[in-house]
Amino acid sequence: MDRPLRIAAIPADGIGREVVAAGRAVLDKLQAEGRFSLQWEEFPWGSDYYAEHGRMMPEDGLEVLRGFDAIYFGAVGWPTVPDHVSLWGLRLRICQGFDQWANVRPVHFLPGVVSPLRKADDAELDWVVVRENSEGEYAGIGGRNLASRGEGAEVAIQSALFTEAGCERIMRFAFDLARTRSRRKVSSVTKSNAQQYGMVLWDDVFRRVAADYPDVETESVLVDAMAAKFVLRPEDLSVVVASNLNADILSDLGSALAGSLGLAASANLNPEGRFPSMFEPVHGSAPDIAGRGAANPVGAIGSAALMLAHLGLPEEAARIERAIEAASAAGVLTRDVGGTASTDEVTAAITARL
Ligand code: GGG
Repeated sequence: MDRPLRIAAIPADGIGREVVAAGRAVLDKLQAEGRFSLQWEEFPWGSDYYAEHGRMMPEDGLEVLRGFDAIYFGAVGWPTVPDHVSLWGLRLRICQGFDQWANVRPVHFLPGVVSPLRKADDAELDWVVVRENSEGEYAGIGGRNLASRGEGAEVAIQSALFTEAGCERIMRFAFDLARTRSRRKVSSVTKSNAQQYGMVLWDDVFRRVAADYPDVETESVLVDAMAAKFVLRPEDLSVVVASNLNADILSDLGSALAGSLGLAASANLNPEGRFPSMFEPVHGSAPDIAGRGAANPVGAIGSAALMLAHLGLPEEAARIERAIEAASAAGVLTRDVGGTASTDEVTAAITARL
């Protein structure tokens, strides 16, 4: 790597700050070996910034971030700011502003972590949720009080947007990903029996795209049935592609089944490379444990590995993943996965095993 990679760190709120520090410590240990170099800039955006400036990030924040190679994000949300304000003011602003339309959320089972899925060998379980990240139920279309019906009779409309182009690109992404995996299968998730416009379009596009991938097995499953399948037949899953809201819910379920939300890593990708992509743990800011050194850093450290892989450093990414597994197999675990170790202890154990 002939030039430093410019990384924007946005720890944001609550445990986001602790886990971003953990991920940075792991990456800094690796870069000290000299095969690549990271140039960090940290931005103090989030709910504290909101208290001072009345917004979650500066007006020109996207312009500031545009020149970076990647964004390393913590978590957003704090009791002092309404959740929809903090989410739309920061995380969704970045995802949508940079057209990070593919959110990849691996469901990864670690040795040494007890999973609620007891019937199968956990080591065999491994699937990926691919979340449509630019439209669907999070398109931000709707309004309140549209009809001004008076006190106690308010009306709100929240529309979901599905475009043929948006459906097609996320499905091709899912099929291409399936071709890189040992089980070549894509499961498409909708609620198209009840939501008869956008999700029927999704199903139609899925069938059309699937025809271009005859080597990939397919299934279309309703979201309620898929939630049951996550629990009852997880060994039948490989790549699960779903709309923004459905994939958000299913990926949380998947990481809980793997042992904890704290384990889950994710990548918000702009696959064309026109804008920086963003890497973050799936979990939120967890105000109940923030500042206590109890946060599980594995999701954030795994997200750092996804970031390195995206930046063309797959061997370094694999080293981080192996170090996470080795620390976990050795029983160095935070409380959420049955251990007693602190955030710093888990981080140190992973760093020592790189
Ligand atoms: N690190 C992920 C995060 O901060 N999530 C907060 C949240 O509420 N996210 C909703 C979403 O992923 O759409």
